[in-house]
Amino acid sequence: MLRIWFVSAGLFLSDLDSAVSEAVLRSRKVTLIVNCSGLDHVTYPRIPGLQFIHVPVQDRPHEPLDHYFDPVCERIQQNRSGSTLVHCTAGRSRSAALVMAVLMRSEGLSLRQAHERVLDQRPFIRPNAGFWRQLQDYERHLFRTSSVRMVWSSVNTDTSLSRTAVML
Ligand SMILES: *[C@@H]1O[C@H](CO)[C@@H](O)[C@H](O)[C@H]1NC(C)=O
Ligand SMILES: CC(=O)N[C@H]1CO[C@H](CO)[C@@H](O)[C@@H]1O
Repeated sequence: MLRIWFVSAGLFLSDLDSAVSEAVLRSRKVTLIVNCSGLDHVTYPRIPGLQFIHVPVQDRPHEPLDHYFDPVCERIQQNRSGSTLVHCTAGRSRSAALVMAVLMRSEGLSLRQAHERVLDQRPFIRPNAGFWRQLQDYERHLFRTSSVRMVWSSVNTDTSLSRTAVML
């Protein structure tokens, strides 16, 4: 089964395995890869003309994914002649949050609509609590309004205190 999900015309989301598969990239005519893997030593197929945007963030709440919202949106808009693939490792948190930001800015969707759009194709997305907060701030910055209300809860695990976010 291919783990690559259609988000909107020319925009796909995937995990790492699909992002390094030449067959997957060629079948979707990917010309631009947004690399949020956070992993060194990822080897991509050599496809002529394939370009990359590097988003060096880990899947942790305080990582500055939002620094990349605008540059990534702008670059994707310049690449209308091919498709863009946004990938992280599991295709659940970083890449999902980033494509929601793109849908808000490039297609004018609210955060709620962007979330529904992605969820429709990929039911297992789960941006971390910090990325949710960054997306809410981005929505307010773009539209001066907020379409979602979040409930934040703290979960005590053996080793750390992690926060989770649930959208209402
Ligand atoms: C992809 O991201 C990793 C980790 O941030 C980085 O080490 C690597 O150089 C990047 N590769 C490309 C082609 O952007
Ligand atoms: C395939 C494609 O459209 N590539 C373009 C992506 O954006 C860069 C920077 O604007 C262009 O140089 C490429 O031609």
